[in-house]
Amino acid sequence: MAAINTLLIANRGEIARRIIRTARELGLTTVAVYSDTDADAPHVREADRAVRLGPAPARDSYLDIDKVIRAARDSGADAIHPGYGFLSENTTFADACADAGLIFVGPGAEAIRLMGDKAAARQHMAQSGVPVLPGFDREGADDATLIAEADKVGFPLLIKAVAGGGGKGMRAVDNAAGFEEALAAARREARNAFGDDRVLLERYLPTARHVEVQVFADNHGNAVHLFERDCSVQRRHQKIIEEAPAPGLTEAQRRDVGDAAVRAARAIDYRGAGTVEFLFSPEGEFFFMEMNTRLQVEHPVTELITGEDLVAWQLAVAEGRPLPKSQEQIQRHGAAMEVRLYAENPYQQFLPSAGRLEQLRWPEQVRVDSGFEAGDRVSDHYDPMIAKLISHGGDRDQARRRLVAALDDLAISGVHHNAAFLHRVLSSPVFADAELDTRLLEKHSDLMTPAPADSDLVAVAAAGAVAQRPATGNDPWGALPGWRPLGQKRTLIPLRVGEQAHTVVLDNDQARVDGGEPAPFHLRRRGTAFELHWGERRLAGHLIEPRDGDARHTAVFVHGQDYPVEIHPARESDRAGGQDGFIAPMSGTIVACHVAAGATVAAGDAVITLEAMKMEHTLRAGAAGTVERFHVADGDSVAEGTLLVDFNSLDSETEAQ
Ligand code: MV4
Repeated sequence: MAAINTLLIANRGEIARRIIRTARELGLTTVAVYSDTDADAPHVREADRAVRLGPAPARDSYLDIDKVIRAARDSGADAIHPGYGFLSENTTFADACADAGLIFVGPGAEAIRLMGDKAAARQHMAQSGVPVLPGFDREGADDATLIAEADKVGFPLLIKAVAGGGGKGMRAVDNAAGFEEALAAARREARNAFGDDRVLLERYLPTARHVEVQVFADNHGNAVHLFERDCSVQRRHQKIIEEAPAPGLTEAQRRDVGDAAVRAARAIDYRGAGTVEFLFSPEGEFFFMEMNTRLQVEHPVTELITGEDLVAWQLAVAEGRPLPKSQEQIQRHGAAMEVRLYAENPYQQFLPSAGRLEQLRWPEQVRVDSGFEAGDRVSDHYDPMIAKLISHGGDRDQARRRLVAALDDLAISGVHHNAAFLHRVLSSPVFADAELDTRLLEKHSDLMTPAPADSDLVAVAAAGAVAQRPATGNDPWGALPGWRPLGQKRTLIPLRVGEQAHTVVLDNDQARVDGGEPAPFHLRRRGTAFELHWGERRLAGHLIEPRDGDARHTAVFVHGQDYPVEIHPARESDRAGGQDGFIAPMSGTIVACHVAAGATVAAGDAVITLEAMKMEHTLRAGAAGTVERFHVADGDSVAEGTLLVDFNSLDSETEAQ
């Protein structure tokens, strides 16, 4: 038994915060480490102490073993939690911890080394009765041997780098004719990526699900699993959606894969948290793929179905205590689902999108694990994951629908992100029906280009919000000039959604956009949240005004994505000066200018009237102010969008100071 009093977390972002949270609950002193760009990061604020490692590049900070060990020594830490990524599966680091008398929260270096060697891992598993696909994994085989063995393995097959993992250095080969060339390419790729060109061969399972089992083992001979997760929905080996339990398994399959994973952990005398990955064939057979010797990104779905704190379990094992529960005591409740929100642009080949998170509003109905707060920067030095959203429900569909609702309830601006893409996949029939397969996104590539929100609907939502504002008062939108002709509840609101100009006509409960068909609309709002029904169409999201209180600009967020809206857009030449303008809501003829230029008017006073289609429309002051100048006169014909009057509302003058 070696009690941990002070824990250094050798990581950043959401996982550092996640570990700090549990460590605090357990009464440990926490030490954060940080690079220069992370000096003000949330994980640094939340730890009891923080130690600077170095400049932003990971190799000079979070990957610098000497600096991390020194930080632990200097801060009096007795243990290091590596999180995931960075040094979490680095045997040199695990050894360095041991040499420095520090507890490494993870398995021994030997288990990391063994599972890092994909050939040795396969051999170990096969010997322990864990199913593996037909293959060839003898070390040191030359090309001639591999060519001969490929025929025995059979085609299609995969050439996998022994030092690989996560899909790196992998080549599929359909037939014997293509083998030699693919072998050369795989070796070259592996040599470049890992400095190690050893490969193994394995029969290729073209249609399969990724099912992984969470295992735990202690120093007292106990080894258990905490059920499985399905992580089939991936894009280029990047997991996107993870869930637990894996849907559609029979209870026998679930038990068998759990037992196999525990056998795998026992086979290598494993300690701590581990994940055993399997490929599941459509027939329900499963085969060992690889084992990850760390806490995984997707561990929260297991936490939500079991109610267990996996970081607390890791710390228990690291202190030499027995596992908190036996296999029989570990229960499963309902279903959990996680999506990874990335700062990347689905409309530009998913390129990463670094930048400042201007707006950041988290949904309330799900667990959010994030390393960011509003105003923080997503740095291009590190992983672009903004957050994980994790839901729990009585069954899979409830968890799924909660996650869809959570994405509707999200608002992020400042960087591109994949929330609309996640929303699209979660809402798709293939995913809803759990037709899971590692090639789901390749087969349904339309899911990868989410349609942006319909600009007409965004326009109606923004216009509806403007119309609902009181005409006077301190409300900045109330200070805008109104377009409410006498005796009618008819309002014309010109606006721009992004670069797209629209004119919305609200007529009692009807809304019409750009001369289209009117349809009944209903806008419900609660705080910043809105739900719009317009005819048969529906849009939900948030309406958030910029912090500087600019009355003309607002942002409508749909699926977390911002659609900037400019109300009553002035012509470019009239943008400066902070003046409000009266703009012709439609083409027509000026029939009356009700006041003289320079006149002061009260809110609701008529300013100018135009006529179109034999109907008069009087534009009235939305707030008290000064009519600075008429750009038109009686009898003028004007086009829609023409600036008619320069108007200075008193409210906006006050605001300008
Ligand atoms: C496979 C396979 C099919 N057959 N092995 C991808 C990552 C690495 N862990 C191994 N991988 C695969 N190994 C055999 N024999 C298909 C994949 C694979 C995959 C696995 C899980 C999730 C997504 C994937 C995407 C492409 C390929």
